[in-house]
Amino acid sequence: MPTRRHFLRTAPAALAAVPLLQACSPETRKTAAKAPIRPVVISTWQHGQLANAKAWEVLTAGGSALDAAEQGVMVTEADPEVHTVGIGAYPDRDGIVTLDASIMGPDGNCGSVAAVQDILHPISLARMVMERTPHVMIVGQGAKNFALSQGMAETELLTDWGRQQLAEWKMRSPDYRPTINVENHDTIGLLALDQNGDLAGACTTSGASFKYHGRVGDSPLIGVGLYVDNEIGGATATGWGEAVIRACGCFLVVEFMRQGHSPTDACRLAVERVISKNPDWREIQVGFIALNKAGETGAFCIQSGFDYAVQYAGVNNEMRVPGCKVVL
Ligand code: SD4
Repeated sequence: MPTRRHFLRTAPAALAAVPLLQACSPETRKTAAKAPIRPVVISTWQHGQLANAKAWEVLTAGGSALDAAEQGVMVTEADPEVHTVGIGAYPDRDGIVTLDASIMGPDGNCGSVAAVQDILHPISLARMVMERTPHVMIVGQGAKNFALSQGMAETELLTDWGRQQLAEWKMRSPDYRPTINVENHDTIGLLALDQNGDLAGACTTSGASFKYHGRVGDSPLIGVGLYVDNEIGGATATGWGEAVIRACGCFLVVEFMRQGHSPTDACRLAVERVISKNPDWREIQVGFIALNKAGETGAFCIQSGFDYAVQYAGVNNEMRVPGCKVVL
């Protein structure tokens, strides 16, 4: 017969187990016993396919998730046809391209840069902050100075296309208003799981087009635009950064996975939190993608129109459309 002392010793553990089991989605419980899927790469938007291809090359050659994440998004940063990341991106309202980026590895270390100018690969700069300084985040002129001190070259990021866009924007919309789902804010966020079962993530963007000079979005904020916990999973965000910041988005997604939710359910719950914290949610887009330790992927967004690219054995870099709250 259990004594009162025995009950007190065992009850907290038993009670703690109940919400965890209840929180597990059928999807998670079904797959929990399956062999993990590895390697895996998942990234945001159509341009994610080219980033995934590079990351996949790194992963299948036995490279680390961290290298795969960095090298994958470098493809997008260097592509002048992607107007929301790196060179050729939309400028801010003062005609300056400023970039935000963050990276996080399996050891829990992370680095980021924000509002950095004239640097082609802010993701590599973020990695240098992580690996070569005692800091996590360096911004603005300081970030540029650090880049130059590390041997990075100065690069003109504003193209004729960007100049033209600014001129047109000034004519048509003197009031700053974000718009949903248009290509003016399509960050690349990429999550990778390597052959050793380690997770890493990277996120890089020019932020919101025609933003106020010096504006920083969610993407370089660890826990907001990107978060990785190597015991659980990772998440990254895209869309209207201010809304993601208010909900501390990606940390929340990972915490929902920690509670036993599948990546899809975790993203959906985080979107619901974003909605609850942003009364203007019908006017904006926010999307999350997630990857857990078992190699399962998922995503969710506020409005339809968001898609993401996934690659693992048997799934060849396919585009997927997540569930959403509002079908436009
Ligand atoms: C930002 N979240 O700076 C970024 C932009 C973005 O898809 O994700 N676009 O607000």
